[in-house]
Amino acid sequence: MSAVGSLRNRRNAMEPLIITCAPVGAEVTPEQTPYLPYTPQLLGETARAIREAGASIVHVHCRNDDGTNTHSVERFAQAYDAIRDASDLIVQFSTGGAIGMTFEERSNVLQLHPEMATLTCGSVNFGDDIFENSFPIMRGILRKMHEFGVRPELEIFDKGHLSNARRLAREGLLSFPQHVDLVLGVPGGLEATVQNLCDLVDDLPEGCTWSVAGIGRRQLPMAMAAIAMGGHVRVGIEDNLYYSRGRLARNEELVARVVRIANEAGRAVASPDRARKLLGLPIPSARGAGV
Ligand code: KMH
Ligand code: ZN
Repeated sequence: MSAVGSLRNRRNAMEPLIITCAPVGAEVTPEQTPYLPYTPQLLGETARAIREAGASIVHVHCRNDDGTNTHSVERFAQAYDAIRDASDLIVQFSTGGAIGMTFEERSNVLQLHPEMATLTCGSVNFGDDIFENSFPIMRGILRKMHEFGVRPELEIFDKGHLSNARRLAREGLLSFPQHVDLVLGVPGGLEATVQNLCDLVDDLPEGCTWSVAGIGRRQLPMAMAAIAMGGHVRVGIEDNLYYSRGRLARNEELVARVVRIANEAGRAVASPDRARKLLGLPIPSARGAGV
């Protein structure tokens, strides 16, 4: 890692910590854990709990009542309302959805004008599956983000995804700096090591803010590294089922643990409005307004 790159991306080391919670995802089932908030009502209750614990962004996937995946606009609208009734969290929709969803399914929810949504910056092996994000898919999602005024968070599962993001910028579909989430430890993607994290951070375009989402038992060490490096943190049941060996996690517990570690490290934790300022998002004037 070059010293210049290291300084460039860590110069705001003591910015307040933005904690994103990804409470549901698309892979964990209600049979695996009783703590999966897979209905709009449960998502609203979880939004309140993770906000109280210290989160400022909630990353949203939706399920049907039987726990199966859906990216229906109606279900996302219900979830969006429930979250905003319960909290002032920044609401970030997934456009990754679940393996096998079409481009239309994944991107139609952008018409609800969430403040943020994810853009995965390339295809990647995902266990035995392939999470497909071809350039036509990425361009299509970005065009809809422009149309509906939605801020992307760039999801980076592998080093080449940063090259893909730079190509999208050269094509004029993206401008830097952006907020980037480094997703490390997906079977098929880049492993969740501190060395890999440093390499990616070193390669970020100037001025980008970044968070790390470590998968499984790598969630905690990656969060600790990001706190020390001046990055931000994503936790939640989407990425990690367990609080500790054999003990299933509640989303708010995962957030609260990161807050305690940040406090010990002398790092303040950002409120949602402070996070909006750090990310350059407008501050909503009327809380609880409909879509
Ligand atoms: N469920 C994964 C296939 C995202 O939300 O943007 C994709 C995913 C990424 O979760
Ligand atoms: Zn997701």
